Amino acid sequence: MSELLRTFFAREGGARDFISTAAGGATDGEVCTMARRVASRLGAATSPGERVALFVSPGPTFLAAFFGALAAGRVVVVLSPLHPAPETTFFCEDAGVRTVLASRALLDMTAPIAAGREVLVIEDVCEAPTDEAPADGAPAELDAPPDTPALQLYTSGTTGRPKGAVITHGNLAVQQRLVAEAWGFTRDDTLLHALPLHHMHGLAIALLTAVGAGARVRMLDFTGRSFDAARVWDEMRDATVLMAVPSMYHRLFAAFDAADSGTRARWAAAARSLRLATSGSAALPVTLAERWRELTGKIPLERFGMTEIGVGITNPLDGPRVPGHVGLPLPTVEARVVDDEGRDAASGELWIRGPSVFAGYHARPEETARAFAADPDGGAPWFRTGDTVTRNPDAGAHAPYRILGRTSVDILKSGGYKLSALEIEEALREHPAVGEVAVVGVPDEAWGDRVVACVLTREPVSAEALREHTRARLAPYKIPKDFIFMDDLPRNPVGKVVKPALVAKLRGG
Ligand code: MCA
Ligand code: AMP
Repeated sequence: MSELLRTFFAREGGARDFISTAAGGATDGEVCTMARRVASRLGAATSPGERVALFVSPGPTFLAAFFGALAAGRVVVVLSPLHPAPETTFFCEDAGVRTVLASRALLDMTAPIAAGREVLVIEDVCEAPTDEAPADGAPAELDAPPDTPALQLYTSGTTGRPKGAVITHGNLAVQQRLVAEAWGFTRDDTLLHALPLHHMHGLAIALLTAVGAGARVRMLDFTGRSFDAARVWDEMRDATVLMAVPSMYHRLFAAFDAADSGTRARWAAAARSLRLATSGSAALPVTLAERWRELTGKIPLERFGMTEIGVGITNPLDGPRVPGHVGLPLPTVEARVVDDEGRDAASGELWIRGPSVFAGYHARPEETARAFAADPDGGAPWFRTGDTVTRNPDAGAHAPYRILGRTSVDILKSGGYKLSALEIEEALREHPAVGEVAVVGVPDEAWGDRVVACVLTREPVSAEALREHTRARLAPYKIPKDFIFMDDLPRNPVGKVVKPALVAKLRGG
């Protein structure tokens, strides 16, 4: 059995609460039994290595679908109801998905991908008897070497369409172990989980870390509705760990400031009772970090991660946490900071290697090759993160890393989601009234990057029409917040748009 599956099935037979949601919960034993039923059903319906899509709401059936698919030797592709039909269809086609596990409540949304695919209702699968499992109750293909693909997560890059990052059993297991050790996770923890599950942060860094440590998970599902900050404050009571993106801390403080003094006192006490609050996926503004310190005595534990590597660098659980810095690499994670020529430098691009680095992008050998750099000493290749970082050269090996931003102006981070300006531009260019368009991120405390589309039109068109056009093609979080109509864009002598100059112009008003 792979380490990842072993840590999950170690909970088999247990009667303790594992996961709870507003709609109900399940014990360790119940989740494992459901996972075996999923494995058994998929074992019969699909073949090893096949990509199986999960269109499953957060909760016990999500865990059952995820681990059941892995136990059957299948590779999970997580879909989200946030994506419109063209995106969901693209993910399924790109991954070659033939089978979809869907929550009954989301069945309507599977219509665009149902043609030519089998859609299994997860609630039905979880209730069916496990008659195809071998006599010892173990699904036939639990044995998965570490390099077996487990998960294919779609992530935006410097090319127009998102790429499927292939993440292995070994990648997830090592992450689960290292993050749990670094952050002191035990089975006595209760993770307050409010993150989306179609990305690495919510799925692996939060959920799988808790699963591996034998901890409990209290899951809040805000998919399709706004993040309910008051609810999160309320649910901190008797939870021990909160993991969030900076925009969530922003929302938490907006709700806090609007609350009456009694509520504020209750919420402050709940925050203080957490043993750990983490922040990641984007830079945590120092103002928000300091507000959390005023309330709890400590700034959130900020760490750096990526879909392709999980958590790479983290501040310490107990040692000093430096605002604006992300700490040091986890054990087994090797990091280098390099200049444009690939030479070691105090500031430059961050390169990472180690057992948590993903296997490559699905069916994209050239992009995979571009993502890695050869090692000058003939060692294992390095993953180029595309992030610019710096360290104090006088502070020695213990100098914490500081993330300065992306090396590409076309990669944006809004509310913790990584967005490709090129993908948004491509979608906008499909509108007949759009002549030229440049999508940029304008720094913003609430979102990180506020996505702005600067448009040169061929014919009159309203911002609302362009918003609706984009909404039909892309997830709501990719839709530009502002559409600005311009006569021209700042260009260099050969006519190429200079996006930093455009951002400067927008910031200037
Ligand atoms: C929602 N909207 C957004 C975003 N989220 N717009 C830009 N950026 C966003 N992130 C849109 C909504 O569709 C809506 O548009 C309008 O903004 C207002 O939405 P609202 O209801 O206020 O937002 P929300 O639904 O409450 O969401 C805010 C959120 C959410 C909770 C911060 O964005 C979120 O869950 N972010 C987490 C992303 C994440 O997990 N990233 C991890 C990537 P309209 O009104 O037009 O419909 S993994 C990663 O980065 C690595 C591994 C790492 O290090 O962790
Ligand atoms: P994703 O592809 O969605 O996994 O996003 C990964 C990217 O999020 C990284 O390459 C960084 O640009 C950004 N990121 C993650 N954590 C942090 C952090 N603590 N500070 C700044 N940026 C971060």
